[in-house]
Amino acid sequence: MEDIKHILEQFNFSGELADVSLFGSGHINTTHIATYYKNGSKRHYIVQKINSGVFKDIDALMDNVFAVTSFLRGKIKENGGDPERETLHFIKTREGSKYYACENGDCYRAYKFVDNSKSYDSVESPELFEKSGIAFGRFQKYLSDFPAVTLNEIIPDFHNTAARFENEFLPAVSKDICDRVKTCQNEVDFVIERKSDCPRLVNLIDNGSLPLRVTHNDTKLNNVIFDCDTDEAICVIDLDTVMPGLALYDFGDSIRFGANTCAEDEKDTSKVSVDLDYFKAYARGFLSEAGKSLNQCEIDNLAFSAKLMTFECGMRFLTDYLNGDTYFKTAYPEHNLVRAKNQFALVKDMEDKMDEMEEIIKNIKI
Ligand code: ADP
Ligand code: GN1
Ligand code: MG
Repeated sequence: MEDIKHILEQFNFSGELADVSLFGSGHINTTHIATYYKNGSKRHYIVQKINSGVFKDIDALMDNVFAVTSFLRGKIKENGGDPERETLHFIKTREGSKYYACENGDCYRAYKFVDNSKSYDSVESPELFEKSGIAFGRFQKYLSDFPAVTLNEIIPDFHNTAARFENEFLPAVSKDICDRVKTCQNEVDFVIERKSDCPRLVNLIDNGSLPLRVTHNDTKLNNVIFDCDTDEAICVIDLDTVMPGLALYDFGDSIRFGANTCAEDEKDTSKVSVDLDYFKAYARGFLSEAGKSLNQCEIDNLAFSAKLMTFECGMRFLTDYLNGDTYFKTAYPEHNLVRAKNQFALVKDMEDKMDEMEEIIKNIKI
């Protein structure tokens, strides 16, 4: 508590500190919620330690998120929305910086907690999932005329599945620094058998069929917050990976997380499957906002992108397991392996249902 209190003092919050505690279930940053009292009313702020192992250039990252949120505020206003609730509102430090760097190198940033909001780690209905699709589709639509060249590429090749396979997965297998390959040979084989899937989208970028757009790149359900009373999606959060990318990355990653019939770290893989009602609901929501701007090649690859993003994420979990769990937060030693097995079970189910998934997309009127 003392350490975090010292951090909180660096920011321009108003009121008296009443409480601070850990919050949320992200795998990357360490998130706190701080409550302040002012004139008898409560204000909540989110204070995050930014993961400097994952994000190497925090100045570049914070420049991106400030630029994107200020652009979004303009768009939200133009469209009659409430910018205070519908995009993140960062609080600068008392010295006017976008984040606070401690002497030990840790970096913290702060923003307003969106009042009366919550996030979901799993969806409870196709309707709710459809709303998250609308939110991410609209996010992409609003950023369609953001000057992409001004954005820093925060993690190069973030969704380049072929590069992840060649430059991260294969070296992790051959180095095997933790002597873990023997515990996951089936999963290693599963990845290698699907090597030919890896370059499909990047090849379509290279031959000009798929356009780069400004995308979110981490469209997990818990990166949207919902109104506690109405369950409407209010705001897209976790903007660290907003960069030029593919609409397909955003679509596919949402399906990976939200259309799974269980959590991404459920150990019993017999519970894992892709729920086609959820798939359909998300596709309807996403396409209702972003659909008109997509070209035919993007539409034709929506179902495949769900499989590829699930495969890529499983491969990243497996790579991290082989490397000794240095990237994703884990709660127990085999956590990343459990996640990888879960994602691969989902890939398998999507392979079995690919024709139905394609058919669902074809039947949505754009
Ligand atoms: P990570 O990169 O670790 O996933 P996030 O930025 O997604 O970090 O934050 C973690 C969690 O904190 C979110 O899933 C959400 O539940 C909560 N959260 C973050 N920002 C806000 C906010 N402005 N208002 C309400 N809840 C928030
Ligand atoms: C991480 O930060 P969070 O928990 O929303 C990861 C995503 C993965 C996801 C898997 C910057 O997302 O790419 O898909 O975990 N974010 C980063 O759950 O690597
Ligand atoms: Mg998050």
